[in-house]
Order: sequence, then C-alpha cells, then structure tokens
Amino acid sequence: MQIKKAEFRKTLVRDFADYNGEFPEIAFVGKSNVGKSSLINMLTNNSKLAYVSKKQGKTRVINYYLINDSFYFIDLPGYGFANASKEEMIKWSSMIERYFEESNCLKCVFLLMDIRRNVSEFDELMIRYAFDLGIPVKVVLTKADKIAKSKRKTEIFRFIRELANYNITDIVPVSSEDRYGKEELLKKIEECLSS
Ligand SMILES: Nc1nc2c(ncn2[C@@H]2O[C@H](COP(=O)(O)OP(=O)(O)O)[C@@H](O)[C@H]2O)c(=O)[nH]1
Ligand SMILES: [Mg+2]
Repeated sequence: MQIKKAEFRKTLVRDFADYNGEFPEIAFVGKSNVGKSSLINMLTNNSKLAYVSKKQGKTRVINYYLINDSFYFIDLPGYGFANASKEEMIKWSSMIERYFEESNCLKCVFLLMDIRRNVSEFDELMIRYAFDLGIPVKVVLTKADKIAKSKRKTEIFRFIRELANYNITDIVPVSSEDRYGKEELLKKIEECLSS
C-alpha cells in the first residue's frame, strides 16, 4: 500500500459519541512521547501532519486524519506525564475505552511501545479494553534506531514474552528517524483494512 494523500480532518474532545464514522478506522495508541505523532508523519510522508512535541502532552483529544480518501488514522490521546496518579490514568484510559466502544468502524488498534521499555500498566489496560470488545491489537515498537539492528530481534522476543497472556504475535519494530519498518507496518495496516 502507498499513502498518496493524507489530510487532517478533525479533533474530537468529548462529543465523539455522536460521531458516526464514514470510513474504516485504524487507531494508534500509546503513552505520551512514545513517538505516535512522528509515526503518523512518517507513514504519510508529511512531517507537518501531526504535532511532534519534545514535551509530554496533557491534552485529551482524538485527532482524525483521512488517508487516501478511504480510511482514517486515529491519533488517540497519549497517557503519561510526570507524577500522574492512578486516577488520572483511569480517566485517560476511559476516554479511549469509550472511543473503542462507540466507534462503528474501528478495524484495528496499533499499540505503540518504546522498544527500550517494558510493557506498562497503561499498555495492558489498552490491550484488555480492545480484547474485551473483540478488536484486534498489533504492537509497534518505536524508536528502534536507539538500539543496534542486531539487538532488535531480542527485544521483539522480550515483548512476546511480556505479552504472553494476550497472545499478541504481530510486533513490528519501527523508527521514524530512519524509516525502518515502514513497509512492514503499512502491510499490517493494509491487512487490517481488508479483513
Ligand atoms: N530517535 C528517535 N526519536 C523519536 C522517534 N519517534 C519520535 N521520536 C522523538 O520522541 C519525541 C516524542 O515524539 P512524538 O511523535 O511527539 O510522540 P507522541 O507524544 O507519542 O506523539 C520527539 O522528541 C521525537 O522527535 C524515533 O523513531 N526515533
Ligand atoms: Mg503526539
């Protein structure tokens, strides 16, 4: 698949309950700063499409990007700023849970995790929410350029072990810096859209 066209469509804050998607949706979720905006920009060859920040975001919004006039990339709010409480994490996650429940068109959730980190409580919550609703989850390991190419396989196996309870085997390492993994990820997205 090639992405030929990508445009920002809308930001939803609270009212997505009324929103009825007209196109299939592919959602991206992950802790703040994991590289979600960078990944969307890399996939769409548009460095300005999604806002990339050095600081961790605190806004809970959902951004819709229309791709090839035929499906949406959904940028879900990233949880995780310094000293966030458990209560805040739950608030954050429930917005995403509500989106999962209410979207009629959600095909697949891509969960982003930093290849150098461990699976977090937030990541597990996301997986459980999606699984409870029968939504497939695929994992994207971000910032692969931060570790040697020869060590990436080892990290993939570590994530497979950490995720053993969930039986997730679709794990793609990527780097938005050097575009590593781009084609493989686009292929996964295409599979989701045609399933
Ligand atoms: N080295 C490296 N840095 C990255 C990569 N992706 C994102 N970053 C950096 O990580 C920070 C957060 O990125 P951003 O895309 O805004 O993360 P988001 O909060 O998940 O949307 C920024 O400073 C990015 O430049 C990557 O693949 N490799
Ligand atoms: Mg972002």
